[in-house]
Amino acid sequence: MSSSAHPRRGLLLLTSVCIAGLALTGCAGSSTTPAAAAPPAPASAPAPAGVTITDPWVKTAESGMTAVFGTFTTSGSAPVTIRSAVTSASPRTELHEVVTGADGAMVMRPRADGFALEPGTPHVLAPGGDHIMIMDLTAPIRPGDQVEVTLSLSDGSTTRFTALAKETSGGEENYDDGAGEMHMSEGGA
Ligand SMILES: [Cu+2]
Repeated sequence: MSSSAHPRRGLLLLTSVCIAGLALTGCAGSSTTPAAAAPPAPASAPAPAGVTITDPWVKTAESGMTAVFGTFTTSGSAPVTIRSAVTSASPRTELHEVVTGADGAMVMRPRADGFALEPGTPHVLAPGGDHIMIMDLTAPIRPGDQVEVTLSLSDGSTTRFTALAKETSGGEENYDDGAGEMHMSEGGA
């Protein structure tokens, strides 16, 4: 909340708040607000631009958190922004980006302004980069499982898709190192 002169410190603070939220299943921003899941239905909006999703997948996980990836392209002629996401795997889903901290470590954090999609430019969500973060999994996600994802777009429309669960080889990224820190260790790329 307070503006910090140290960006990295701000990051750490932010992630530790997140972790506390995970542990207690109820941090400041946590969701007992039922309204979030019900996007407004545009009755007579012009044909929604919509978003085309190519090869959507979700990383398998036994518990805790995981993420949805894929290639997202607006099918309209104007830019559109993915504002939020809701999934069938948990009541708590966030849009995350990955940034490099002062110490060179990769840290993920919520992206408040969402994912902006420019016509003709696919926006790739991939391990080590932007992703749709699913927190507080309500059940394990195993290979072949399907997770329903609904995106709320800046034009008021929603786009729904199904992400197929895939296992990825270890070492690509770490969302939770189990020591109270959320940072990512990059294997390659
Ligand atoms: Cu994340």
